[in-house]
Amino acid sequence: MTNKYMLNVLKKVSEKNPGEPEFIQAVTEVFETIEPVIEKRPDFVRANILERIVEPDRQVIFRVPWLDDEGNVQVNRGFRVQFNNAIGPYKGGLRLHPSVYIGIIKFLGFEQVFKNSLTTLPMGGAKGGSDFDPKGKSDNEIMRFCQSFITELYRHIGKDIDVPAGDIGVGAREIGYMFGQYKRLTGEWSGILTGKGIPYGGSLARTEATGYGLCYFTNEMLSAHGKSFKGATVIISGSGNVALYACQKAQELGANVVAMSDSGGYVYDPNGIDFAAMRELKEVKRGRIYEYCETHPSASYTEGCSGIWTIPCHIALSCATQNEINGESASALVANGCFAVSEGANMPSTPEAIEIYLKNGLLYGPAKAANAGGVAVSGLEMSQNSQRYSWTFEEVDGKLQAIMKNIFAACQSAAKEYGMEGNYMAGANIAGFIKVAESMLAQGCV
Ligand code: NDP
Ligand code: 2IT
Repeated sequence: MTNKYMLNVLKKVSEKNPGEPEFIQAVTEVFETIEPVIEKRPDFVRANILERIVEPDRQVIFRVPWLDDEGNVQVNRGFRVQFNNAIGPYKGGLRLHPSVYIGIIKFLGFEQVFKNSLTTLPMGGAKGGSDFDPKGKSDNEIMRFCQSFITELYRHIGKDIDVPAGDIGVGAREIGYMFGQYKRLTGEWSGILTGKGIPYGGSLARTEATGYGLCYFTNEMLSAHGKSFKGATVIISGSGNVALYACQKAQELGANVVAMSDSGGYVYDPNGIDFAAMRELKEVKRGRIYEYCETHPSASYTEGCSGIWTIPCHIALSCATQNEINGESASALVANGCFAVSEGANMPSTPEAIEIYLKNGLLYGPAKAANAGGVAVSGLEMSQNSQRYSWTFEEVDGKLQAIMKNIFAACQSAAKEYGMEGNYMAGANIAGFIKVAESMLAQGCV
């Protein structure tokens, strides 16, 4: 990057956000790819769009006190970063994980702005969560935490203001408890969260949307290069919401998914992962992934997360967490003949890993585009709630497929227009950015 304006803004970002490497990483990646747009658009520079777009509209940090099952008072820290609402109400997930701090929420909120723009639905970007660790907590402890969390957050959200959803550690159970508490506090049934249960305003296919959408996007990318999932060996990191439904759809598309993981380690099953058993273990029983081997003798378990990337595969779907593929893991993928990496997680590849994909001609499906199916169906859940109506699974899935197809086409044409044909990361960042920047420009200095 040589553009002086951009270098200056990036320097300020580093100075103003010390101790937040993930946020700086996310901003740097976007800046490095949108430089040709900034070069062409002096009006964006005059309006100082970049310095405004890297500063969240507001950041709310709050205490979350709750009683554990022994009657002790526990205290966690809650966050909601409302990043940008130029194109629609703030929208983005809530993450419950001990690693959560403001830098994680800001990187996720920043990414969400561009991802939501790519969906073509009217949604701004936000993210929230807490350093609460759901592992080992009883159902009642989860409920008390969620109630306390929303007792503060409720004053900052609204169906036309900010609509949170799930992310790591937040699924239908947590959304249900939060929704119930919001309703009790306000006396109002309102579509203030997405990912709700089907009987009370949830959308069919939201549970499957991120994983399915990832495969739909990847399929578009593969077929543009004469490849497909059919007969391909696939590895998937994670075994949560995104990973599970990516596994199901990849199998439906003819792939052999041979490995999945959790934060403890990974299982390798050359016969192909038994999706129904894995879903039962992770979604219903909430067990650990090594337990899969107890019922599947063809599978083996290895401790530690990074080893999964050394398993030979054609396609790698990273569906666990940020920076889970480093340079070394990316090199192992290349050495073993992998031809595509597509991201279900947010920012799962380090900058070194991305450089290795691009240098070696791998097809690279960047998170903002590849995992946008989840928030897209969240947007469709908002539409259904507004209409007081619900669509069938097939209707929602059909719209999801069309959206993912569209996102791939947008990435492809933006990359081409700006001289980076085949670089879908550049295409995603450029296409996502231009729409938000144009909207900010039109709305004046706010
Ligand atoms: P879940 O909580 O359902 O699953 C998370 C999975 O990732 C688990 O297998 C978990 O293992 C593993 N994991 C989490 N943190 C780490 C870590 N630090 N190191 C290694 N493994 C880890 O979350 P989701 O499936 O919803 O989210 C997965 C990723 O997808 C995240 O990056 C999220 O931001 C992204 N995403 C999610 C969307 C959604 O709709 N849910 C939409 C778009 C992106 P363990 O159980 O051992 O912790
Ligand atoms: O990262 C993401 O896009 C999500 N966790 C889903 C957000 C949403 O509002 O559905």
